[in-house]
Amino acid sequence: MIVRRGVTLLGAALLLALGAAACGGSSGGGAYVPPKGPVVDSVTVDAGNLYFEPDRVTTEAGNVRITLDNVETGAHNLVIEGVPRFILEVGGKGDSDTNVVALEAGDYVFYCSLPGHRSGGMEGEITVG
Ligand SMILES: [Cu+2]
Repeated sequence: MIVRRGVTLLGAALLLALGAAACGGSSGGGAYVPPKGPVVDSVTVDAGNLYFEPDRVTTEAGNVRITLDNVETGAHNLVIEGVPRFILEVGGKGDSDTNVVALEAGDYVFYCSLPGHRSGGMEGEITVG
């Protein structure tokens, strides 16, 4: 048990180091911080095996709560292009994750960043009006 714990901590340290390097040191990295203020709309997306339902979402500009529900087996996540560090993650059937994101008017692409999932079909679009 002591050895396993040591390995886990080393792995965590490596991940932190990689994360800091990937951010170029400009902002210091760190976890996603949701915006403050009122939530103007809520959106729920189901994650299945290599699909999102719906994969076309329309919402309002402002702080939007996004919820990801896992409806099948398998781990998935939801990230949004242009929104650094935002990620919703579900590990198995029945899992749910939620957070708030500030969206300006425009079109956003969201996808699952696990290897092969985006190209397999886990990609969608959020239209913010
Ligand atoms: Cu996925």
